[in-house]
Amino acid sequence: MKKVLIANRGEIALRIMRCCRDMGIGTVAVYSTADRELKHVRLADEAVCIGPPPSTDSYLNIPALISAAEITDADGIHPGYGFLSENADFAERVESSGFTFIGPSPDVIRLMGDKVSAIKEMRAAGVPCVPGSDGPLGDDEATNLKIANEIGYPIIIKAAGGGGGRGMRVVRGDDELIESIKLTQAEAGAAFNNDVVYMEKFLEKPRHVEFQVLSDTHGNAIHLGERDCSMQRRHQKVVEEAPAPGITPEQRAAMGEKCVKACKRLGYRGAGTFEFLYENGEFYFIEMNTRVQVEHPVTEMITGVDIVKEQLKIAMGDELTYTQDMIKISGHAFECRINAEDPETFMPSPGLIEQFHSPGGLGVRVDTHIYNGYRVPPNYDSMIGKLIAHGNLRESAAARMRGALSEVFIGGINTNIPLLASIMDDENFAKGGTDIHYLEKKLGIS
Ligand code: MV4
Repeated sequence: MKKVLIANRGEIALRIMRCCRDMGIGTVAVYSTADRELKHVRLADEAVCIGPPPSTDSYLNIPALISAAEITDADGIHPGYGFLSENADFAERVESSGFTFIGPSPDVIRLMGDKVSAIKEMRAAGVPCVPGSDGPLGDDEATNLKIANEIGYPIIIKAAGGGGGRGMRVVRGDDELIESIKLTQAEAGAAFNNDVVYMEKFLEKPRHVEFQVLSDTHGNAIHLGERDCSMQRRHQKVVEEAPAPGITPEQRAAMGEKCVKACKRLGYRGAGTFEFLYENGEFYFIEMNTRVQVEHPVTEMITGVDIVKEQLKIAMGDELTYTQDMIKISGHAFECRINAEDPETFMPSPGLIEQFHSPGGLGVRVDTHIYNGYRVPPNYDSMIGKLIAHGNLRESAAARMRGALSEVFIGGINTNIPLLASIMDDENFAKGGTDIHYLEKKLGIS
């Protein structure tokens, strides 16, 4: 692979561009007319405008992306996260046009994109899942009532086409069940063009713990341990960390090995994440992500593995750089996501960045595309960067993050930096192991 087209924008496009540069691979940036000033567009070897600001006309425009790859004679296409990264049809079009999709095969993306088939695969691979319907719900009401009572209330109804918090409904008794199934089916049909729903036991106070894997085309697969992403608001992660507090090396090795087995069974290719709910010392698989994730840097900081580099190597047909015994967890890392938003209302706050003072120092990493004079466009996600801090211990990593948050200054727009600072100062967060509802409760939402 000599040239890679980066089918994304912002910090992840810059992250991928830097990695290609390190590896001596040429880069093609694609950008919408709102994104002419993006940092990676200036730094890439070539840049192609792919359309007007709305994502549907640019970063989600498959023919425009394929054309850009053709005219620049790119070999590979890296989808980043979001946008088309988990779109099996896009991966298929990339491959049928003769390019290398930097990610899993279209079939595996499709299999994992359907949560019912993903859970079925995981059960077969020996990955522990949430007790549930083990398949789609039919329309026989008596059968559905029976399934719910066997699982035991509360239960949650989820859309097979959903994920990431979309298309779900909690049910606490027989009286609400039938109506809730119908409502979730109707919403799912409208939102995902797929009205298949399934049922799981609803876990009341879990943590979100996810395992990072890498799997090559030679039958090698490894895990890089886990991350805790429980600090979230409305299904948007705010602070992540690795390793997850309280997870023992034995638990890590056992769950990691199960994820590795599942990768081998799937013939998985690339980087991936197994998402679990963790409650009372047990892991329950919920979904698999078939892309590089926003929070991948915390894993890089504690393992030293360049996850994007491994993605590129795997796509080129190389073997993984590492075997499992070479992976050692070293210290602790936090990531804070910086969003251009009102710190009180959480409304987006795009506009001109009049001043940007970056933090730095040993163990501090800043993944951002912003610079003095950059204008944050109103058309895309409000995340404008990530602060990552590493330390030998959880507390020293947290101290470094607090220092980085006190150093960083972004003038001209509003950001969530005050919220991030208050989380890093929170006494319960300091103890480690707060659940997925903690932040919303702290903010007084639920
Ligand atoms: C659950 C759950 C409790 N029990 N499943 C939300 C996002 C999607 N990935 C799955 N989600 C959940 N599934 C069972 N059986 C609670 C959630 C959930 C959640 C999960 C991870 C991170 C944040 C969350 C916030 C609310 C609900």
